[in-house]
Amino acid sequence: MFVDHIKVHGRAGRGGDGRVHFHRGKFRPKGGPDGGDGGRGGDVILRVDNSTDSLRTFFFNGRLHAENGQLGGDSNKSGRSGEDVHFKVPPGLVISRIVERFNEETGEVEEALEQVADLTEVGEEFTLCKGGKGGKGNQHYATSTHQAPREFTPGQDGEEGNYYFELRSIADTGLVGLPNAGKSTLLSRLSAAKPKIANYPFTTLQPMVGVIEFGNFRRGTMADIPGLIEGAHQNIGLGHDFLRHIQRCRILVFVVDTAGSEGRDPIADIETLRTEIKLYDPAMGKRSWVIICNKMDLPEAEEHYKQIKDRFKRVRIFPISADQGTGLDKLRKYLDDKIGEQGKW
Ligand SMILES: Nc1nc2c(ncn2[C@@H]2O[C@H](COP(=O)(O)OP(=O)(O)OP(=O)(O)O)[C@@H](O)[C@H]2O)c(=O)[nH]1
Ligand SMILES: [Mg+2]
Repeated sequence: MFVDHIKVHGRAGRGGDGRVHFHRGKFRPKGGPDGGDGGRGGDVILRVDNSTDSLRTFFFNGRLHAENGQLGGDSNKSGRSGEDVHFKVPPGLVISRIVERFNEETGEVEEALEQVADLTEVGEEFTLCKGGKGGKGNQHYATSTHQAPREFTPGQDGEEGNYYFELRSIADTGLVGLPNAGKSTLLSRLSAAKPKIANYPFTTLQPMVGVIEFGNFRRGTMADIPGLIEGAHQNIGLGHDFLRHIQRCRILVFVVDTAGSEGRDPIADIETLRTEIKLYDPAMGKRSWVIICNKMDLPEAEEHYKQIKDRFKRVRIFPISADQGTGLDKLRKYLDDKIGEQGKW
């Protein structure tokens, strides 16, 4: 099961209360105050880890709760601190706090999101909820005129809240195309990834990131997502839910079935895709983009290819056949120049 967005509840541990206690020794029956401090509450900590690529664990347990600190002890001993809890999260996780906000226009209280973190680097740690401090024991309240203090402070509550976790995959390039355009076939040609390929729409049901090796230890990444259809930005089809996975890509690679199989018009397809992308996120409309004219091995493709070149004069266009593996060298070279990096992994 692939989970890429989910609500969770985070709660750090409460600090233990300070203790009120007086020393009672065999030879000092009326000893001074020796109540210790409460232990601090445990933190809820997230750590970015490459071994996980989904938020599945949080689907089964969305309660990220850490242990409370314990009551202070006697003999000036502090209470035990609550254990921190650690959770592994995939890179590309955007975390928002869910807050309630009054909407002036509708007159209703609504849930809103306030982004608190964007975790991209493997190994990065983020404290989602900080544990409460322990209270002070009565040992701290003794003065020359106040020798038997009964004062203490209670432990503080740990931070708590509802959070929205959203995974936005990190890849250099993202494939954009209608269902059946050949996106997954292209990814399987360029990388070692083994996406499912078939002659029906919506073969790809979840995003997949492949690593493209350019040689000389240079690499880049490419994300394949389910096909988009008109209205995707309004959540029609599967597209919308997955557009977030290519939201950060530096280059958007538009793949089109140049043969116009099933009576499609490739130019209209490209225009539909451009519109969907812009409506989803205007910033994505300003990203570098290229057109892959796929399925050039089919006879109908040549004529459409000419028309596409004519219509999109300023865009880089690569005629290829992902199926036959032709035309890929130029594309590979282009991607290497734009995104190829050494020693990134
Ligand atoms: N003739 C020809 N067929 C191709 C080419 N590339 C892909 N196909 C075929 O087109 C069909 C769809 O390919 P996919 O790679 O699954 O397409 P997709 O864009 O990933 O489709 P979705 O995941 O459903 O959005 C498959 O039957 C492929 O074999 C090509 O260059 N030429
Ligand atoms: Mg696919």
